[in-house]
Amino acid sequence: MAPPRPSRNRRRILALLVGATVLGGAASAGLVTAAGGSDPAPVYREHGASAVPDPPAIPPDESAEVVPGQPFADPPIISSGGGQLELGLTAHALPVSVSGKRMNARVYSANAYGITYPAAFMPPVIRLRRGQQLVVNLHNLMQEPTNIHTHGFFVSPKGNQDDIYELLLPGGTAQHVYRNTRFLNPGTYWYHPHVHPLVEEQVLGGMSGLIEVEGLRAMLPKALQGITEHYIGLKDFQTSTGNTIPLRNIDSDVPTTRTVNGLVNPVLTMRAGETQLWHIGNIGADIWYQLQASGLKMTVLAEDANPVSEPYAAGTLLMPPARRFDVLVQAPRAGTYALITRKMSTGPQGDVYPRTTLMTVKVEGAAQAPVAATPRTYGGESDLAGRQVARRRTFTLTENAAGTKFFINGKAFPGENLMSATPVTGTVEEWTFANYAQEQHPIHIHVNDMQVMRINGKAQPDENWVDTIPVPVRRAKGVPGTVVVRMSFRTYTGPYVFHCHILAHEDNGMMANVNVTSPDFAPAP
Ligand SMILES: [Cu+2]
Repeated sequence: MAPPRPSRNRRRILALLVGATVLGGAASAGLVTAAGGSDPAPVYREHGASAVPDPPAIPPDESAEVVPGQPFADPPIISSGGGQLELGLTAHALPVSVSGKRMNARVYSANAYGITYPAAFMPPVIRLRRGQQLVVNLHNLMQEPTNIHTHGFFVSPKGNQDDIYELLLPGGTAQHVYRNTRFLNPGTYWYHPHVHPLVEEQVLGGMSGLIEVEGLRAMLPKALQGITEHYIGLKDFQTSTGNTIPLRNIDSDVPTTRTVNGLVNPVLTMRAGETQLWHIGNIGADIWYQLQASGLKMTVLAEDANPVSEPYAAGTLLMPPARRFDVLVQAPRAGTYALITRKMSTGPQGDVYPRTTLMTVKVEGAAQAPVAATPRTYGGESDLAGRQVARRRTFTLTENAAGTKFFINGKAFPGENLMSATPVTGTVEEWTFANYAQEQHPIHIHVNDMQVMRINGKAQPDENWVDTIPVPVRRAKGVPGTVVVRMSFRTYTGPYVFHCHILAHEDNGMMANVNVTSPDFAPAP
């Protein structure tokens, strides 16, 4: 549940942000210097332009209602043939058109290789080849800090890579260089800001986009190598504040308009018998989806950019905030179909979402024999079930009665909870998330993915790898819902976070720090 949040004044935001800065500073000043190998410090440059004031409110008569039923459109795709993919992303507070309706939003514009991509509710897809170095030049033209997180990336949390303690102040520019992308699994990732406690408002405002790491197509049978691929970026926006996507006093429980790539119920066309590869991501701030496409056949290839060991047919796809699926979609015969999200609840104290049509799929033409879609299986991560566990930890998830404050082990981020865990590289740990609340919390950890071992005591299939896992509601008063995961802390040292990916919960405390150290690290006495 997420009732209206108290208005936050800028002073409080800054006080909280200073806490974040101090933590980042401490880390780079010595906490993790035994890590072996040093990441360069972030490169900050003065940006020519300074921050731009928030735009004025848009009068009602200057914004039409949304236009549903427009043709489906993929976001623009930024890719490169060379050893490096470099782009600029600029954060703005600007009015944009969302499915025909003019709204004040928080949005990215982008530029790459001489092409400018105007600010849009759905920014470009970054399409990366494994091994390509990714360079993101982030500019901040908003009047509040921001930064960038590459959700799902197995890269260093330090220096100018996936460092969420970075604060890019208004008017500033920072260069991020993501190395060792050859270790990334193929599949769908995403990017979004991660400055506590501004994450919900910036993502809800429109600041999130998809990343694809190529490689899934190569796993398909030869006849499907030329398959049509589509990106399905799921986001919602609220109109409770007129023509401004709400940025303050956010009530994540009010009715919301769901979009696919920023369009309301767009129309996608397929040929009868055709198989397509869809890269689907829930890249909104707070709400869940339970996808269903009756009449179409969906086969899951990857979850959270982890190719599954055995592709499986799925009737529905449960998608908490941040979840991604890469699926083959087969259209057996001509007709009109719908991709819907089913009516669902996240628990007695959680949110209830109505059934909504997300996209219309028109299948045309005479039926062709579908190509067998069984892809080669993937041997990606190694099963941690038989590995020695160096350390077991339990983290409780609780919230106050009003549903306005959220805690991990009874503590709210930031401040009270400086380092919740200090795992050592080369070891495997088993963590239990114990949810005492009456709503599900989808827990996400940065850098290292999790293998799900047990949910409410029930063993899970081998090699069930994710970066975000919903923890079930309490089973009875005092009896938590539990998820047990294992993680192998490999390669990268440094501080990062795990948190609930309902961003209203993260911004209101449900986040904790991890600091991965190397075996020769000796904590100061
Ligand atoms: Cu939560």
